[in-house]
Amino acid sequence: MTMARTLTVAGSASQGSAGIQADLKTFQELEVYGMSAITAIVANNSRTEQGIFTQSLDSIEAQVHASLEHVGSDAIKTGMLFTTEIIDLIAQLIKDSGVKKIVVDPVMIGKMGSQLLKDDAIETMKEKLFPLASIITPNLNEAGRILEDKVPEEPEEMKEAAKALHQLGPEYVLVKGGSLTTHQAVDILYDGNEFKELYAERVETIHTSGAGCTYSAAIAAELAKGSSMEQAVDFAKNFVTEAIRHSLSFGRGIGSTNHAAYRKNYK
Ligand code: PXL
Repeated sequence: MTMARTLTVAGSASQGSAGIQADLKTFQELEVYGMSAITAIVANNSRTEQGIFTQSLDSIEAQVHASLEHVGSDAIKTGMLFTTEIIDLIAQLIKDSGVKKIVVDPVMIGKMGSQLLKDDAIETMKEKLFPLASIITPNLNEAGRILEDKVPEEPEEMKEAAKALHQLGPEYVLVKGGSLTTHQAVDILYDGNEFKELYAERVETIHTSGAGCTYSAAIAAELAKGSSMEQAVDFAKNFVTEAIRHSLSFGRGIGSTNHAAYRKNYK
């Protein structure tokens, strides 16, 4: 047998909801063969106040080579990249790989408040990584930071942001409006020509850790299996909406999206 393959290059979120953990769970749910290269380990230790353990460039490069040389990949997703040096390395490795389906989630701040991208790395991400991307998937805050502009507050402003972001070189832009207070959770997909609005019922919950990672991982999985971008994003929107609707609380703070919810089809 063979299987579509997807590599995620991202941070490890030890609590299991986001980052590499969300990506691999999502890949498994969607029946693609999942591989990972861990850029940093995010594990807040309230005792030592140490929270982010960056991997060396050698380690990251070796992980990417191990997956691409031994298995190969139909798509690559990037999440937390943290530093300028890591972004430089990953941009070069993506170019060398010849993989064409590239999903860039410009992760900046975690739901628990961890800084997942250094301020001085934003420029490098824009210059080196966005032009390689099939799609970038910023949320509203990320869109504002990348454009050094105000945070979009309604769908028309999201469209303006999508246009400006498209100028930075990605094939598609998905601006995610999950943090708006509108009745529905609306996202804008832009291909440089046309806007597509994606709607889902808003689910009132604080337990959304991993939602962004899960969304972009589902896009990568569907692209790997051969879907068009429109199909992949449509599907991923449903997948993440179910993951939020049936999110998990373990009784302490912000809980996790439920990566299995789409398959389980809970009533
Ligand atoms: O949800 C964003 C995110 C991405 N990557 C890692 C994270 C988080 C949030 O906590 O820890 C590694």
